[in-house]
Amino acid sequence: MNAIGKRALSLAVGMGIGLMASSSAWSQSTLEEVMKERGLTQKDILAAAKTYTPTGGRDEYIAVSSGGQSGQLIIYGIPSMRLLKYVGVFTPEPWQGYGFDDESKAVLAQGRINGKDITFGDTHHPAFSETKGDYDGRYVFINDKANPRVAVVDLHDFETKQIVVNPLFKSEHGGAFVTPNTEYIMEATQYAAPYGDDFVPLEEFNDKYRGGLTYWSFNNKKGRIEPENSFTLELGPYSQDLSDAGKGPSYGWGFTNSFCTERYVGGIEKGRPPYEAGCSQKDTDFLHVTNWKKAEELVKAGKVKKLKGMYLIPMEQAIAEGLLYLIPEPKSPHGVDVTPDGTKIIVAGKLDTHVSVFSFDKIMKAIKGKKFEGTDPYGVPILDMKATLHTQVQLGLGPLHTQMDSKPCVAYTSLYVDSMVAKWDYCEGKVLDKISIHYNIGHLMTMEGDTVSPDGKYLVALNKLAIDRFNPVGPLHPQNHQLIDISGDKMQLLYDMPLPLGEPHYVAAIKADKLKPAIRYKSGWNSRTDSRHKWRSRAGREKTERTCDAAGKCTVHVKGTLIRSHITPETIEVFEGDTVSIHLTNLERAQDETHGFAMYGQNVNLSVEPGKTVSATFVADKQGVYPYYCTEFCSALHLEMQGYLLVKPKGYKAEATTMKEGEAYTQADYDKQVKTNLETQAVIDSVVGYITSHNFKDFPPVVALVEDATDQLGFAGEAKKKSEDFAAKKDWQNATLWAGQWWQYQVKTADMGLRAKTYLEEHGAKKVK
Ligand code: K7E
Ligand code: CUA
Repeated sequence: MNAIGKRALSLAVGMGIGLMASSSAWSQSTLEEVMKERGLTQKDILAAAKTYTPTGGRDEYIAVSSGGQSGQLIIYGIPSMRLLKYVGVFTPEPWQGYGFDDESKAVLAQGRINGKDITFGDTHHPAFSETKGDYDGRYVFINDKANPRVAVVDLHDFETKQIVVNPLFKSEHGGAFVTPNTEYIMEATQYAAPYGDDFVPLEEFNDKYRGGLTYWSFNNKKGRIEPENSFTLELGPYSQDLSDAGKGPSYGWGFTNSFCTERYVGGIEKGRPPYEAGCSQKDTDFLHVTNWKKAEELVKAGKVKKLKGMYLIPMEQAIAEGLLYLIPEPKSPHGVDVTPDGTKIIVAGKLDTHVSVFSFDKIMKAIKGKKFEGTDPYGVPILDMKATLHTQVQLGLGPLHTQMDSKPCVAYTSLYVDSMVAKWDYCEGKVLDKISIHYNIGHLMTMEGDTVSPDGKYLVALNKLAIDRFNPVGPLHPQNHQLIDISGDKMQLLYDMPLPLGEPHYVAAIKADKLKPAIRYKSGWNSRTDSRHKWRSRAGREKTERTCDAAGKCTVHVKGTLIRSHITPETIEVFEGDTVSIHLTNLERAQDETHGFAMYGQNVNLSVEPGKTVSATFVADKQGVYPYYCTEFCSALHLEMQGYLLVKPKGYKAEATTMKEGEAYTQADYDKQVKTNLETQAVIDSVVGYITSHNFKDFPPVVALVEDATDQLGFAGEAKKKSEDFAAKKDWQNATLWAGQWWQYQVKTADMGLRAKTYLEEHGAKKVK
């Protein structure tokens, strides 16, 4: 057998038949020996057993974490705590081509502020879409605190589809929180500012600066936010902080806390005490209680005016219509969380050792009975705090956020200053357990912990500081997500995971089987608009078109394709000054057969997943030679997946020369290649025999592989015919090269066939007649 034939067979062996496990010193050592050597305790081993996920194993929950200042989302599995993906949201992300292809650039451009590109985000709170108060696995929303924006990520492909900019706010924090059927996404301001874009002196803070709460309207059918149907409630210039939507009995209402209701404006440079002093004087701040259901009715009845394209309900109108109430809450609060049954609202005061549990029922009674202790400076009624409280519980220092257990009345609250998690009972008002974390916990999260039916099981502590937990990597430390087992009476720390991408404020976890992500796109798909791409192409339909307008400005559109292991076209010729638009469709259907596309010197970098079509547009402003290639190691001949953009000087005329190849081939070379091809065909035939003798149609991934393999074999047939035609004309050069291409297609067929065969073997396929 010749060398090429051997390669084909070793490929076959490597992919079809598992290698024998080699024994090593490590695998011979006993558990006791390993424990001794690594200094592990029984407890460590138990924790390891609860998190370790053997090869091929899957996680029970998928966590979607804020990526903090990276402006991205971080996806990981629980309990393994294995990182799965970063999703580019507000920030370009090269691996996914996000912010490099025209389609995703258009999404990022939606997030421009006053015409300026904002290429970072300070992401805080991811929120899953909900149906009847439960996660439905369709979308996730994330806010940007620095630039008041909310993004929509589709969980069908984990891609960002939309970014909306709040036209009235200059910052925000109380988002993203969804109403129980994802009717709205809540977004509240943080730092008060004028709604307009003009300068307003700080001396006019009380009169002209405003907070606010936007209810972004979400179209569940289209999967997009509709700014034109969204509305904002004008709020006083308090620093609105977090929000949560009511559910069950409190459905239709929203809750937003605040700090700095002192309306203090600092100014160290003018000798004024700093914000932190002025913003923490009063014993209480305000919980805002808003009626979005009634506000929606007003909007729909045409009773609300628009400002800068957004329905804005002024405080006066909100007060008159009973849409807005305030309740004093312990000073400088941070979290506000509605219990799963919707009857209670839990608020924690950072500077108070208590958490306050408000009763929705009592709030409604106080509103109906007009039990007001007064109004704020803007006339908003303030409910009597005592009349609305269910209970207050002393938990510890610096309580921040609360999450719920599957057990009734059981909640977990983070204690920032104490560096602990407190488990407590919000019905009875008593502490049940505490555990130390490392260090300075911000948010915490239980499995589906903010739905109507939390799962309990695990809790993740999102710790601000890692200090000594990990190998040091310089002054900037990762954050530490600690996994805690909450299935028993006592909490148990299981695992530390460093998160090296910004400060993730919050994370939410969904049951993995609620997600049904795609493994490929429909052929020729624009993933950002979810429609067929205008510039999609199919095999054999690739073309390059150059058109010039009257002014002599020329545009070159390249409709190309990608399939193992070639890019069509392999040469793109343009003239200096042309605008070049390269549109590439990945023709693969097989799982995980992504191709990349990178080009020298043009900032072109694409990720083209199976079925997807993406575009890169740039001006070829300098004559020269620009190699391009595939950036994903997609096949044995991946390195050969390449081509050239040739930018010719203006007026360049080609001289009549011919391409000179490095090698000249003879009939002997042709015969040798054909012999290899026939041997490879025997391998393919045996694999096809195996697949078709089994119930492969019962396995959709195998069906997709077989479809792709059939395609490749079809291409092999075409190449075979070409090589035979040239051989008949005794053109051994072209005959040999086409025979080589015929073999390339065979190898890809064999590759997919063997993957299909392996899949069938591993998934217990049955023999059929
Ligand atoms: Cu950092 Cu929810 Cu923005 Cu608390 S937030 S920690
Ligand atoms: Cu396609 Cu490498």
